[in-house]
Amino acid sequence: MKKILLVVVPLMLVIAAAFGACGRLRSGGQAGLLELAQTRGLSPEDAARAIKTFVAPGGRDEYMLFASGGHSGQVHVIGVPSMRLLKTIAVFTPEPWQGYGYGADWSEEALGDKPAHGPNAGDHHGGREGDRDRDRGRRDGDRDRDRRNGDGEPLRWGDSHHPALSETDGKYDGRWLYINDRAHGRIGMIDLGDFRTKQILQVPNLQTSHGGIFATPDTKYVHISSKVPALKAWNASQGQSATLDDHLNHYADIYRGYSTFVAVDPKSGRMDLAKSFQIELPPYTQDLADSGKGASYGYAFINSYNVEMATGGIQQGKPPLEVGASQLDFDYLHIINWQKAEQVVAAGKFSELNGIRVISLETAIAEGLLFLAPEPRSPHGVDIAPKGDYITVSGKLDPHATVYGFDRIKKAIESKNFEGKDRYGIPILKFDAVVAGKVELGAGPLHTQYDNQGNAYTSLYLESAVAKWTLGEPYNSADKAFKVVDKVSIHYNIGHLATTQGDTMDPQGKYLIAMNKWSIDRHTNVGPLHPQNFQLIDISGPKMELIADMPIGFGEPHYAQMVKAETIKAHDVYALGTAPGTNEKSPYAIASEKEARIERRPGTVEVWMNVVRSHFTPDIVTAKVGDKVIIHLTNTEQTADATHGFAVPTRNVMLSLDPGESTSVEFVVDKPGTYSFYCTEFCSALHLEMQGWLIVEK
Ligand code: RUQ
Ligand code: CUA
Repeated sequence: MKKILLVVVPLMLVIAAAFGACGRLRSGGQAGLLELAQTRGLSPEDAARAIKTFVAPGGRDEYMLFASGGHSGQVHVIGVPSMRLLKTIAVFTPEPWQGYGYGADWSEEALGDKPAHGPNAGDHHGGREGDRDRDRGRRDGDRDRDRRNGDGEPLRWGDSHHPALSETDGKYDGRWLYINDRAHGRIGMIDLGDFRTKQILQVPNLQTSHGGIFATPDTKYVHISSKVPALKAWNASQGQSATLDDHLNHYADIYRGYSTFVAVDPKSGRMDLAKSFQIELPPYTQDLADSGKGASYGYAFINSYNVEMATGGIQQGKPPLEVGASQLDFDYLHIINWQKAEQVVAAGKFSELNGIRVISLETAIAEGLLFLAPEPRSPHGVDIAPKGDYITVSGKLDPHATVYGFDRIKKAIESKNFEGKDRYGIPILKFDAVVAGKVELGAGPLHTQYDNQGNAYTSLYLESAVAKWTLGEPYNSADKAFKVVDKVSIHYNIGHLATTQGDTMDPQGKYLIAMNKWSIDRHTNVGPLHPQNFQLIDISGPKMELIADMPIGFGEPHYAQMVKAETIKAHDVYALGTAPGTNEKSPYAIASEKEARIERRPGTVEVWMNVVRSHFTPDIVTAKVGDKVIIHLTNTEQTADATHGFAVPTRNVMLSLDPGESTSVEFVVDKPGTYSFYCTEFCSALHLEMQGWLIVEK
C-alpha cells in the first residue's frame, strides 16, 4: 500500500503539472489515468515521459528529423518528439513503393546522374521525335557511364552518411536536402517540395567520401571531401592501375585527397559540376568536416587521421592500419579559405581533372588558401559553434575536445605563426596559438552539437554518454568556458547526435537525438542482427533527461539534422502533368482521358496513358515480341493522397504516380504472353479492378 502511495502521489503531481488545471483529463478523470499507469506498470517518471513524447492521433510533431539510413542508402524522416517514422526517402537504393529505380524516367535519371530534364538538358523539351530519341540515346550512354563503376555493374547501393539541409543566412530554409554516399563519393539531392531524389552526382576524383556534406550558410556550395585517399585523378568508370609495390612504398606520391565545393543552382537546388571546384589535399585520411559561418564565413574545416600514411599490409609485415595510423601524437585540422579558392579559380589557376576544376596542392599553398593545425591524434568530429567562432574537435582516442578559436586561427595565419610545414609544404599553425581551450569530457568523444543557451553536447562513444559543457563568452557570460555541467547515459555506443537545429546559427535547445550503434538488450530480440537505437533526450532543462527509445530497423544511421517542422513546405499534389524530375510540366503529359492514345512505329509502341480511379486508359496495349514499349503515364487526379501504382509482372517496372504526376517508362518486351499490369495502391473501393493487359504477340 505504501508503495502504491509512493507511486500514485508523485504521479498525480507530475500529471497535474503536465496538464496544469486544464480540463483534458475529464474523460477518464485523473484517477482513471493513474490507474492506467499502474496497470501498465509505469512509474511516475515513465508516465511523464510518455506525455512529453505523445502526439495525439491526427496531431503533428514540432520537429522533423532527417536521418541518414546508412548502408540502406536512404534517408529517414522521423517526427520529434513522437519518434514516429514518417517516410523513408529512396536515394541510393531502389525502392518500389516510391517507384524509384524500377523504370520511372526521373528515378533512372537520378540513379544515373543525368538530369535529362534539368538545366543541362538542352533540347529535351523540343518534343520532336528525332530530338527525343537522340536525347534518350545520349542519356542512356551517360547513364551507363556514371552508374557502372569499375567492374561494369550498375551501382545499386550506397552508404548514406551525412545529410545537409539547405540554408539561407546560416539557417535551414527547408528547400533541399543533400546526403553523401560514404562508399562511392557520390551526393544525392532531394527536393523537399515532394521528398524525392532528383539527382545523384558522382564527384570526380573521389572514391569514397566523408567530410561533409555541409552546405555553406547560403547553400552556394555543398562540400564533400574524400575519406580514404584515392589514386591521383581517380576515375571511377575507367579504373586505374597500381601495383602492390606502389601501394606499400609510394603511397605518399600516388594517392591524393580532395576537398570539393559543389555549386548549387539557386533556383533548382541541382548540383552543377561545371561551376564546382576541388582543392587537392595530401593523402591523409580526411575525416569529418564543417562549414565556417558568422565569424568564420568563407572557411571550411576538415579533420584528418592517418597523417602517418600507413598502408596496411599485415601479411606484408606492416602494422595493421589502426596501429600504423596512430603512431604520431598529432593529426591535422585542414583549414581552407574557400572564398580565396573561388578567386583562384576565377583567375584561371586550375587544371581540369575528370570534368572538374582542380586547384593543385602547390597552387593552394602558394595562394595561401590551405593551412593545417595540429590536433590530438586520430580525432573524429569537427563542429563549428553557432556564431562560427569556436571549432570543436573531438578526440575519439583522447578524452578531450579541443576548442580552436577562429580569431586565433586568423591571427596565426596573418602573422605566419607556423611551427613548420608538412612534407607537401603546407604551413602548420602553432598549436598553442590557435587553441582556445580544452575540455575533458570522458571516453571516446565523437561529435558535438549546440543549443541556444551557450552549451555544447558531445557524444561519448566508449563511455556511452552525452556530455553537456559550456562555451562561456560570448554565448553566456555567467558560465565559465569549457566546463562539463551534465552527463546522461546512452544505450549504447553513441555515434552522431543531433540537437534541434544544433548545427546552424539558430539552435533551439529543445531535444537531442542520440544515434546509437548498439542496442544490445533494449528491444525485443529479433535475431542476432539487432536494431540500432535512437534515443530522445529532453535538453530544455538544466538536466538532460532520456525520454524515449526508437529502434531503427535498417542500415547503420550516421548523422541527422532536426528542423522545425513548419520550415518544410512540401506540396500536397503536383500541378497537373508535372514531371518529378524537373518540377515542370512534362512534354508527355496529357490533360484527360480524351488525350490517351497509342502510336506505333516500326519496333516501337508509344502510349499516352491516363490514370484515374479506377482505370487505366488505354487498358489494353498490344505489342510484338522485341518491341520497345514506351508508356507516358499521367495521373490526372488532383485529390490529395490519390496515388496510383503501375506494376508489370515479370518486368522490373514498378511506378508510383502521385496526383498530377506525369512519368514515363520504357522497356523491351522479349517474351510473348498477356501481362496483367495493375495499380499497387488501394486507391478506391474498385482498386482491385484497376488493371489492364499488355498483350505481346509473337
Ligand atoms: S561518422 S558515427 Cu559520420 Cu561519426 Cu558515422
Ligand atoms: Cu489506383 Cu489502385
